[in-house]
Amino acid sequence: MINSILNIIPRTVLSFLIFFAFNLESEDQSDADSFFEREAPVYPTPDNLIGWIDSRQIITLNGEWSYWSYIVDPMNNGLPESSFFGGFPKNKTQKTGMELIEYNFETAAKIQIPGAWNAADEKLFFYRGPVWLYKKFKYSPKKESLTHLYIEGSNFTTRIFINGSIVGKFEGGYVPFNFEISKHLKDGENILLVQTDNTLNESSVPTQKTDWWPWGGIVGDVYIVETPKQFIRNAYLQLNPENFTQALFKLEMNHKFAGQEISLEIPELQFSNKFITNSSGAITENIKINPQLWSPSNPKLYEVIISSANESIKDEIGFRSIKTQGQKIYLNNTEVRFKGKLLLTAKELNINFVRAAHYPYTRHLAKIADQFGLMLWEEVPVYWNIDWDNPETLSIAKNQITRLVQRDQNRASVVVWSVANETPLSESRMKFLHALLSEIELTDSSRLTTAALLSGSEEQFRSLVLVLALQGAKSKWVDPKEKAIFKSILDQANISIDRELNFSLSIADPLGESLDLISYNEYFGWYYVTFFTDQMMISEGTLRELMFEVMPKIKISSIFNKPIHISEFGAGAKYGNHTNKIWSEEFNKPIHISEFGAGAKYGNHTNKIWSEEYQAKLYKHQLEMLSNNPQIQGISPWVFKDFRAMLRPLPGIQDFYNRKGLIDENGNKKEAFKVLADFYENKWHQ
Ligand code: GCB
Repeated sequence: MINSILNIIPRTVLSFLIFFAFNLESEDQSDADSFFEREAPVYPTPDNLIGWIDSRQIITLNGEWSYWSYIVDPMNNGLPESSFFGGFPKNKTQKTGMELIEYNFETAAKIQIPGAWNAADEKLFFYRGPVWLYKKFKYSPKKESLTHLYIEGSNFTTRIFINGSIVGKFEGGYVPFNFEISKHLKDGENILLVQTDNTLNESSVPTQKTDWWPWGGIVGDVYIVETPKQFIRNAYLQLNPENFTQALFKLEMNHKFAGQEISLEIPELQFSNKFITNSSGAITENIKINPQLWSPSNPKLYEVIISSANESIKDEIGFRSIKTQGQKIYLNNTEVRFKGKLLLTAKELNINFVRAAHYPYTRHLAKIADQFGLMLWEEVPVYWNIDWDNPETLSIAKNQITRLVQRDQNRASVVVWSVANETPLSESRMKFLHALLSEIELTDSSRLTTAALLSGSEEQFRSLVLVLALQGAKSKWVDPKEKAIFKSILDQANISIDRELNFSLSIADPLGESLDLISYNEYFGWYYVTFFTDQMMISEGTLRELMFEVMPKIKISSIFNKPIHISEFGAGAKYGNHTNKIWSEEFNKPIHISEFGAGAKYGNHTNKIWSEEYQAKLYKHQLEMLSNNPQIQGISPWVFKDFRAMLRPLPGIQDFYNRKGLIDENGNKKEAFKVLADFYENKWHQ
């Protein structure tokens, strides 16, 4: 009854009636709430990931400036649940000049996709909030196919609407997702509207605070993908690390389509075989092949073709094994060290390895690394302090790691999956990270797992203070006042000045038990002294100089009998900033000429921080220290290139860039570049 009355009342009148009714009862707060905030509709979650995307039937919706437009919506007013008038997805347009519509995507500013909007529009540089992206495209749905929307990365919460109806929502940036959209499409012009919101909160992954720019928008390819109704969702083909004439082949249909005949071919290896899907619509088989192995010196790839009765997908796959044994890493059973950094210019560094931190990059990176012969570490943004106890946070992170693994599972270049970076110890963190490791195990157990750990107890760092004090008390150039302080620190600790004391750090994070590679970020020579200067009442300059002196003897080991990878070390330097000036003058302190005349050394050999020289010096000392530690089998200095970071405001030096790059944002090489390149070529040449 009510329904039929509603049907005959025109909508505008109805709204008016509701509005009127609201006014009559406006003292009732709950009515007021429901008036301003509608219940959010249900947003479906994405389907399982479609793999082998580059060989699918795709129509790209990537677009130049003329194709996509955007509207910034800082108050989040365009969502159907927050608007009086149905929100932006209605995409109302002016017809007679009398319609009240307060947005217009056709005349809105244009944007290139993929592309972060904070990079495209200066006004949005620091913006964190919702932005709507609009794309009109022509399409003719095909009865015999399914149509999917595939987005390779969108930060961080994405809601999708097609022709005014809700397609779904995906939370967590950087990784690919797809929705089947057949039922939303019509013949002719279609409208895709994507709301991207790069707001982060304490329960998101990453959390609010990151040392990288929280770029918002669609940051990966956007494709319309057509598949048969019964299609191969994804397939896995990886060499057996224990037997190089065997590979594991796994395949998954989009549904439990049993009895499907699937053929697998590797023409160059004269391999061709047929398999039948089981009752879950899947295949798991070991196949016999005898490939040339992929390695940085021979990045050999083979064309692999998988066909069913109604489709064929293909990819270029390299076959190699990666494993650890004791404290060593083996690629194809040959001992290898990870010499890390970033592609082209980075190849000039004589690298063989890249840590793609701290979040998944585009799939094109791994494809290029496959061809170039570079090993890759891929990572999810479980960074610093995550909301470990929150099941929704865990589900975002699981989704990220699973989708990353499913996307790049056939890339020979990917040898390491990393589940976290610098996460403080706690029981709930252990549970969370174990859940992510299990998630990897479900899909791929052929690669190394790791996490960049935090370690070093307070007690260990107290012993670093003693090592520095001892060095300070012995060093001739140290000013007598500071020397007296060092001596009193040693007295208190009952340490005589002629003792030999070296600092040793043992990585004992219990997560190490479950990882293949013990990764560790350390900042000797950069951050650490800053922690001690107030506490010791010693100037930072003196402590930095002493740190350089003790650094080569620092011991880094782990209680786990596994290889260590130093996943970060580094120092900030502004390209072109050369400071050979007398450091003590800069600090407005008289140069102290000690009895041995070592004051000259004190002045001349110390370079100010942020200079290229300081960074280069730090690299020299670090590399000496690291190569003195036999358990260390890999390094990836932080970082290849200066990058945008909101945490780095220092004017004239940082200007919102993290300056630890070996090259600046324009590709200029700093002095430390050569130091690392020489080290890789001459000291770590194997
Ligand atoms: C770290 C973080 C990295 C930062 C780096 C730095 O430990 O893992 O994200 O950018 O230090 O520059 O401080």
